[in-house]
Formats: sequence, C-alpha cells, structure tokens
Amino acid sequence: MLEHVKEARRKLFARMESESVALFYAGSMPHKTTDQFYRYAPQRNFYYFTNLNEPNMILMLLKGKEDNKTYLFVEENTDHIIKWEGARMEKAEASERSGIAIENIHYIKAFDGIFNQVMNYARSVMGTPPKTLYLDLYHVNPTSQPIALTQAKTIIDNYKELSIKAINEHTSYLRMFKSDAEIKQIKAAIAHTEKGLNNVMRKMAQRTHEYQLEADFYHEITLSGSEGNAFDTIAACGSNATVLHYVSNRDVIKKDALMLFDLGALHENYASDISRTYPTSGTFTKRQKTLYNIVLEVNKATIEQVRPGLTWKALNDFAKSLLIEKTKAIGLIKEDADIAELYYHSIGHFMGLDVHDVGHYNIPLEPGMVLTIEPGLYVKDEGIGIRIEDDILVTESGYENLSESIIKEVDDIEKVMKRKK
Ligand SMILES: [Mn+2]
Repeated sequence: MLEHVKEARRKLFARMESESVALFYAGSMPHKTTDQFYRYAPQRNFYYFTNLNEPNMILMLLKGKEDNKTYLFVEENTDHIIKWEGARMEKAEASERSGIAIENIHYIKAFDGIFNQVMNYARSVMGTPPKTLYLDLYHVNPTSQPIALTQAKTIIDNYKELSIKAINEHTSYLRMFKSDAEIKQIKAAIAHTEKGLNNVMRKMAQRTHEYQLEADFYHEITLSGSEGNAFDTIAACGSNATVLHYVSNRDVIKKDALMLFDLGALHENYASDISRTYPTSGTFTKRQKTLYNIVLEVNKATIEQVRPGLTWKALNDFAKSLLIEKTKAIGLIKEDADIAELYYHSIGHFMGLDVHDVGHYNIPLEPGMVLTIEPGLYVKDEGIGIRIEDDILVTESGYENLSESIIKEVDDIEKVMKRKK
C-alpha cells in the first residue's frame, strides 16, 4: 500500500488550494458504556492517506505557493500505554508504512507548537502561513458534529484568519478510483466472504436460529484472517428479509423458507459486501425458484450493463424496468408503479474503505470504480425476501465481477447444501 498512499497524497495536494493546510485525524476508540470502549477503527480518510491503523495520530498536509510538506504526529509510548494497551507504533515504523519522512514525524505533544509556527508570518515553514484549513466534514446527521470539528476546536477558535473548507469533495473524488493495491485488498476481503458463505450453506441444516448462521459466517472469516465484519451481518429468515437493515438475527429458522444473508468481511480495512439468498431446507420450492430466478436474471443482466460512461441513473432505471417486466409477466404486479411495494432500494453503491463508500453519484462510471449490484424482491405476503449482490470493478472494456466465484445459481446452491458437512 506504500505506493498507493504516496500517490494518493500527491493527488490530493494537486487538488488543494495554494497556501492551505489539511488536517486528518486518526480518531480513537469510541466509548461504549462505563469503562468499555469499541474496538478502534481508523477514520477512513486518515487511513487512505497514511496506511496507518493506529489511534490518535494527526496527518498535516501543507501546501505552499511552490512546494508541499507532509507531517505526521504520533502518540508517544508511556509505561501505561505499553502495559495496558500495547505499545504504539514507533516513528520509524510509521515512516516505513506511510512513506512520510521520519524527520517530519513528531509526537502529538509537539503538534500545538509546530502548528503555531506554521501560522506565524516570521517563522512559517511555508514562507507564508496558510489561509485555508481543510477538514474532513462528513455530516452523518444535522444534530451531530463531524469528528474533525471537535478535534480542531482550539485551532478554529484561535486562528480566526483561517477559512475552513471541507476536504470531502476531493477525498470523495479520489477514493472513487481504486488503485491496483486497493483492488487486491478488496479481492482478499471478498475471498474471506466466499469462505464464510460456503460455511453458512454447509451448516444451515444443523442450525435452529438466525444468529447461529451469523456466527458460522464470522467464525469462518476470522479463521481465514479477516479482522471482522465490514458491517453488521444480516441473517434474515422468511419475512424478516423484507426489512432491509434487519440485524437482530434472533429469530428461529423456519422450514422450507428462504433466508437472506447480506454480509461482508474486512481485509486490511477494505470492505466486501455480498448478498445471497438460500433455501433453509436445502432445496428451493417451485415458487421460491421462480422468484429467485427473477432476481438472479436482473442481477446478471444489470452487471452486464456496467461499463465506463454509464450513469447511476441509467443503471437504476435498467434494473427497475427489468424487475417490472419480469414481475408483471408472472402476475405479481399489474401497474409499473406497484414495483415500489416489492423493491424499495437503489441498485447499488460504491464500495471500498467504507462499505457504502464515498463518491460522486452524479458522474458517469469510470474505470477503477468498484460498486455493488444488488437487485432484490420483497414479497411480504409470501414471507419472502430475496437479494443477490455482487461487487463489480469498472474496467476499460466493461467490468470485472470480483465476486464471480461466489455461487448463486439454483443448482449450484442446492448441490452444496445437500452435501453432508
Ligand atoms: Mn450493499
């Protein structure tokens, strides 16, 4: 990933205004309850530009009139950290992994002094102090503050001459185009997920509750080396599958039902995101097969549409009209508009360091983008929810289905599920 992060920083510098500074915070472990914390997961923009998976670091990018400087601030090991949390990465290793010159890596306690120096006319390392401060201002909702605003509060309060700008337009743009190194990580994540899904199919007959199959998936991906789930696993039997973000997974597994799995393993912080739908008894009923094959045909036909120049709107429209045509043909709906009762999400999303990755949905597809294609059909009256989702790379000539080998044909699924063990 070293070349990838160096190139990513070069590209970001090229998009930043002259006389600006960008700050990226690694983030820390979010508080859970009392003295418990969630496991650390890096702020993805920080990780994207550093390849560093450690809390409390700060990346500072300085763009002057003529040249650029990159600084990294890392936590200093204390006796307490070493004994209780494990030693933090030393400067030399941080330099090796990130490609940031070791003389520009400092301890966090030096940050205020160095930043103040940058902001002073007489001593600024860039000749003149920056006028613009770029921050990661991703807004999760209107009532909570972006992490960077909290972290940079003192700077914002005390350096009023800085005008604050969101870096997100640029980071979202750059992150749409996956490097070869990133595609390798995504493929590794998908490979873990494939093993996990194969285990789910093999174990289905022995299980009584949804959460057991969630565990079978997790067991297999962690054995395979994944650091865990990219998002909470959906293991939804029967009508539970008509709830798009059903994650409680506490229900019993009904006989002769369909069970929808939407899940994905991580690999080095890169996500995979796959949906498969399996018959709980190992064999599809005639009705289940009919509905399943509609979704499968839409999945395959929509994937075949993927190529540079295609818009998200065209992709969405294509899938929706094909679903309308096929559900009409079997008498499931009468009017086109009725499809909204059976299919109520969009066809897919960008995927990368975030499972629902950042990106610009208003520009046509270009080579290097990775997206999901995930048509579904949710027939509540019949207790059936089906979704089939693959992860697709846009290439010069069209597409590469990165999850091609994860089986989805009725015969293939039945064959694996019938096999003992
Ligand atoms: Mn998805």
